[in-house]
Amino acid sequence: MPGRRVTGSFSSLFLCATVAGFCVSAQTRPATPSGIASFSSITSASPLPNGVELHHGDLVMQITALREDVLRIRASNTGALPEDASWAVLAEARAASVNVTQDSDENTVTFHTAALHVSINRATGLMTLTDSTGTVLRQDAEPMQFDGNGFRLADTMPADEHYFGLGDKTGAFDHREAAFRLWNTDAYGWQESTDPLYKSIPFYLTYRAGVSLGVLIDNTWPSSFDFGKTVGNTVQYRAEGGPANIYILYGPSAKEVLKSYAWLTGPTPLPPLWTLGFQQSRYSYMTQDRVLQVAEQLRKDKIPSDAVYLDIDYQEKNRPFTINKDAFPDMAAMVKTLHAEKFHVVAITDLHIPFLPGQDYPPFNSGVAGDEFVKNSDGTTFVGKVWPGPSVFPDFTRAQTRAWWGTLYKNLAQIGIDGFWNDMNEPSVFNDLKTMPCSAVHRIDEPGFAIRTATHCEIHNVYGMENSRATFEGQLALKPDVRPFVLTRASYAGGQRYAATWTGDNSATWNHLRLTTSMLKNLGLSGFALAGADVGGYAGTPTPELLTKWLEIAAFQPIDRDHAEKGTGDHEVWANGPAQEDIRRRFIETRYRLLPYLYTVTEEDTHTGLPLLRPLFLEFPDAAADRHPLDVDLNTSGEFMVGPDLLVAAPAFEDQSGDYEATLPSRGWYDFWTGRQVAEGLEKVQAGGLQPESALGPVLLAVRVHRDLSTLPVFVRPGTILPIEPLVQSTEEQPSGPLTLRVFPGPNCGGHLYQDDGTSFAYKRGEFLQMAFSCQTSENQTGITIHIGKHAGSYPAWWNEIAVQVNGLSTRPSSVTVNGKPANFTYADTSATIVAKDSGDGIDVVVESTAH
Ligand code: MIG
Repeated sequence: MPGRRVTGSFSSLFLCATVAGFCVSAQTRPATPSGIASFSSITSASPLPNGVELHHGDLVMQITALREDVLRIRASNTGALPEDASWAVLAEARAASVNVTQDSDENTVTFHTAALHVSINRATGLMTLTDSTGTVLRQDAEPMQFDGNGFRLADTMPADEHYFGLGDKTGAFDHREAAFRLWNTDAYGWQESTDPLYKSIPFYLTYRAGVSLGVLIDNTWPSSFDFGKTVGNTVQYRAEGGPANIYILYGPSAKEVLKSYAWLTGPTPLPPLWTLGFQQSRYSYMTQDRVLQVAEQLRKDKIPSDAVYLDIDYQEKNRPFTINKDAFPDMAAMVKTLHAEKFHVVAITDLHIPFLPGQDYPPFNSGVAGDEFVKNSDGTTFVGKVWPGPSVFPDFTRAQTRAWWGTLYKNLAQIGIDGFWNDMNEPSVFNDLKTMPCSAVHRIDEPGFAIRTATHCEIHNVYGMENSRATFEGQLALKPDVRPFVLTRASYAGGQRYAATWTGDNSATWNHLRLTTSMLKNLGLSGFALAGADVGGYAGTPTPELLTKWLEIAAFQPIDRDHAEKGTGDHEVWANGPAQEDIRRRFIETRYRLLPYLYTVTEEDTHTGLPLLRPLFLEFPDAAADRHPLDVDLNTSGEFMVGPDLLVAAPAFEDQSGDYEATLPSRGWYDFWTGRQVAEGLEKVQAGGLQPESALGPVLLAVRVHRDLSTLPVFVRPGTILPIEPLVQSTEEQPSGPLTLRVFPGPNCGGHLYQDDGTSFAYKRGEFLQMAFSCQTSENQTGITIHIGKHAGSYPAWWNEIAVQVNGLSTRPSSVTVNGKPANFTYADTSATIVAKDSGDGIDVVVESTAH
């Protein structure tokens, strides 16, 4: 299709020099005016049905409304708008449009939607975004500026605004006063100040006094965000090339922003249930026998677990898609045994393909035959050294190459490997740059894009995402009715559509355990709900106490995978002896009992974009009197929400000793472990500008927690109905016994349950089971009515009975009825339990107490 081909004109002519590992493109693009030009004034403006078009000399900008609450800004210095194509933003979202009302006058170009007002000062070019009541949401500090191929933005920073997101960035949870680069990097042994890391997610969420905006700058080039670090009170963004393509998502709540972000970039697909189980990994279990031994030990020691991982040493000379027959003489038999033991197997498949011309290595030969590899600017194939030695790199920006990559999984999929791990896909290369040079040439051949070549500089940050996409889509092609599981290290905005992720090569230190919480919060606010950190720390050997505490906390995090570097001491749950193991087991068992809840929240995320692991401010934006996000307070920084109802109150510093104060966002919380309501005597209103106890509205509570290696404070929001299942050793095991609903009375009391077969797409054909629960406390506080909804969907329940456990009853109930008939119950320690048959038609349980 010669008409569509623009090879050799735009990006392919960029030359890239590298400064300190960062790719800098030299200006060689004739169509681009060199030098600096900014929208320092608006020379002409025209209304569009859905927005406005602005000009300043050769500069053009369109601001359009995709929805009442979502704006898009596209601009360029070439006189024409950039190509309307994206790796991140769904075509349907980009095509969305609503009509706006024009309000321009001689001083401003202005329009509004139902939710947003956009106004650009004609004399200065500065844009102001306000809500429908006139509250300023975002304001240019300087107009958009083009400098050669790149562009920059500068926004004002209100003093009380906070900044989250940007993927796997480390450091403080709030990005205020920090600066970051986006350049996917294999950052082995990264530390608190290391930047950039593995992923580039150019999306941030602002939060200020209860109001959030989301900003996605859909630009794949090397770029940087500076939240007031260099220039006070200014958010600066700079991209070294590529299009200015910006999306602004208005909340006002942070939850609404996340929902819109999922609308824009696609939600996380429903993962297989087993990926929420405990996963055991190491670099590497060197032999088939060792893998089986580890699995056997997990079962023998009754550590509930669902997956074992094969790291690179299962391969012949680190060659992807091979098996070392000496170490793994019968992989198929091994997988069969593991499946029989109710394990799933995840195998690593790095993207580098060893350069092995003339040998019987199909991935190389078929790749050459299909011309699948990234090239040098002179047309030869780029070769770089990685684990297998000199290697070539699939050009994942071509649909054809992705489809070819998917076929490489045929044998591994056939022998039953259940999930795949895409590592090294920044891409990591063992050279001075740690990656490909920018002079490497990719070919974009992709529905929605013009066919063209692109430098590595442009593609680098999306390369890993497209690798994980090829793997994901490859699994779908091989097994169309099995939900794929892919774990990727590098990614870009929208990468949640294809893969779960982890935080790379962390370290076995207390500080890394601490950093995990804010990194997973920020990943969740960047679309990556399915994220974890190597439990125990990758580099180094954890002390027994560190490994224990890490396993405790990770039991409440989305991906719970124990992993360790080669040469480190044992990290498995049994390392350090039975006393530690008993503690660790208890927490993993808790995770398994909570699976109905964890899975339900994970399923909700596929509709809402709300991650399983959440910052407190997402659920309780108004908890502080000044409405600042609670999570930025030092003494709250170790806490996180698991879904809407559970709060894990880890301290900021787990390695300190002595009691500490945990913060609860309101009154009436329950201790998850005992079911008891947090005793008023232990509570005190937190000092320091917070509302006094008597005031209306929310009150923060500080709870004194006794620090102990064997315990982790977890609290339940008043008003929760938490579904719990009997303990299983694997998600493949059918639970036996009743479903338990733990009722924690309080305002807006309710809960949900979502179940399905856990592995297939049958749920899309109606084979799911959904239930809603609610509870009401009578006005005189003596009765509680619990309503258990009907079964919706055709997936059968594994239970016949439901055990309703009502917590917070200070006295023994005087009577209990189930569907109007008197029923038996047990009572102990402020909770009553009623077991009721569940026919699927709904159950009403009424608990009466003379006083409670
Ligand atoms: O250069 O496959 O982050 O999880 O165990 C090391 C071996 C390559 C880095 C990954 C790590 C994995 C390791 N890999």
